[in-house]
Amino acid sequence: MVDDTNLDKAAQVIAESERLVVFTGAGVSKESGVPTFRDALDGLWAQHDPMKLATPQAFRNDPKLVWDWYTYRRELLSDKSPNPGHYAVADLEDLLPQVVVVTQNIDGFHLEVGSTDVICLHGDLKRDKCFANCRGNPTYVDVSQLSGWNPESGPPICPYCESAHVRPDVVWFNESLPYQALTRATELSRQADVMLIIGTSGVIWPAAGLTVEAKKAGATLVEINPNPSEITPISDHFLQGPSGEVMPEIVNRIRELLST
Ligand code: BV8
Repeated sequence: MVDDTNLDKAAQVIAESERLVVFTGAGVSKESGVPTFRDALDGLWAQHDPMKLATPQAFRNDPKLVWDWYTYRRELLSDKSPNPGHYAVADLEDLLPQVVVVTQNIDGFHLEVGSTDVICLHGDLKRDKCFANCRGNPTYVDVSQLSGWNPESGPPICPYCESAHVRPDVVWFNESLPYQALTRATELSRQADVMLIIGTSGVIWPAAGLTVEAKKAGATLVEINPNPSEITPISDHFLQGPSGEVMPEIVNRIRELLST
């Protein structure tokens, strides 16, 4: 577990923040049992490379293969729930003047625990849209309303344009991130006085670049991760531990600091 001194220092920095950005990755959902997109490849998916599945080209080449992988991941997610780390992030909103969550995750857990300002950079695994965005970007499709579609047959055809396939509303590799989401996340990272970075390897761009933007603009970076990441070299405070344990500890100390 992280030592008291480091916990106290990090809690002090966060307690004094005026404009906090909480930047999260797959690690914050690890203790919920949600496999990261690299882990979600056991069993019959073991022989696949996620980098080759999570792309528009893969979907064009074999819509059913990619659709079935996401159906499998949705099933994996269906009996999972947020963990104390997610709840602790939501608790920060009651303690601090401004808290915005910027997440790379597609599990929807930050919203589920009541965080009120969440920017989802990579989409939402529970949502679908038309591959052609035939009615504007995005053209959402509720597949539960499609009569006569057999889920075993792979992705349905978009009911609006009746030509493109329906696809998961997630950002694939070599696809742009949602413009508004990335623009607002970048602005907030440049204005932040503290960025709390939880459970990300810092490998995926342009999301990882938000930490550099915050640092360049003078923010103090506090990182929580059981392992060093690509971001650790620029972190001012590195709390080496699982977020489901460390985050509630941090929130308890912030409460104590703010109650004195
Ligand atoms: C784009 C949705 C432009 C899909 C995902 C600059 C430099 C190099 C490469 C690039 C670059 N710019 C763009 C690229 C290419 C590429 C990229 O980043 N490649 C990487 C591999 C180098 N980026 C893109 O393609 C992006 N798009 O740039 O578009 C463009 C536009 C048009 C034409 C051409 C180009 C799109 C990237 C988005 C991809 N989609 N997700 C899906 O999930 O199926 S990203 C996917 O990977 C996940 O969503 C997740 O966000 C990400 C993995 O990152 P992490 O969240 O950090 O998770 P990871 O498993 O890596 O790490 C987990 C961490 O948790 C670890 O550090 C671990 O120690 C820690 N941990 C473990 N347990 C715990 C814990 N932490 C806390 N508590 C614990 N208990």
